[in-house]
Amino acid sequence: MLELFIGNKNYSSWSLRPWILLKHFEIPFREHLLSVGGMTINPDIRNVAENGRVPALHEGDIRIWDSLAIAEYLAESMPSMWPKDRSDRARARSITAEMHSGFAALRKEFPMNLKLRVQGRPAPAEVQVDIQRIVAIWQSCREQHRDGPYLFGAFSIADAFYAPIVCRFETYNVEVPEKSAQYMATMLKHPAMMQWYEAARLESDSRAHYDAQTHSYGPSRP
Ligand SMILES: N[C@@H](CCC(=O)N[C@@H](CS)C(=O)NCC(=O)O)C(=O)O
Repeated sequence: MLELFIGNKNYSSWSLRPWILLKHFEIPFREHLLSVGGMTINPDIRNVAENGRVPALHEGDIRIWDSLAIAEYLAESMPSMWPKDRSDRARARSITAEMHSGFAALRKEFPMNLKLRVQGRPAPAEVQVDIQRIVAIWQSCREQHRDGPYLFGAFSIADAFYAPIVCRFETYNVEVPEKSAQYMATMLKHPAMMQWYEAARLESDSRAHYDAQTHSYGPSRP
């Protein structure tokens, strides 16, 4: 049995990636929630992940940490987690890696917080740059892959990696063009995503420094 260690569903963007991937592909696993996002790193995480971060996955004696390593480990047994076509697969890997290693301004300014809804003034310029790049990725994927509602048609690791961005755009009320808005709606209606949101809503563990949002971004939607 796979054991997945994750952070609070309201705050842990990295944890959502392997969780939604396992759920979508109906791979059974046991989940263990560790408290994250405090003023200091939770020392208990070291017991399950040597880098002291969640998500982490255990399978027997094998321990994997880091969301991308977990996704690649799972795809070894289930290659359909990546697109079938070689060139699509190369692109899916590229945008997944870009997500994993980039968009620092967006992550800093738009921390994941599913209980929050923010409206108001436009995001700072460096966040706008990240938003524009993400929208360009989504638009081109959705224009090229019409055989299904996800980035490469069928759900793939790329969608799992962009899932937390969908949440952030929803929280911070980021306006996106139609195809991207449809993609966001598809992701927000994914049964696993809805399950994650519901569990986040019921969490009582709160982080004042994330909840007391002083900034507000993006044009308000009617
Ligand atoms: N590169 C890692 C990043 C993981 C990460 O930063 N996790 C945060 C939670 S979202 C964490 O474990 N923080 C420890 C803490 O807040 O105590 C991955 O993709 O898995």
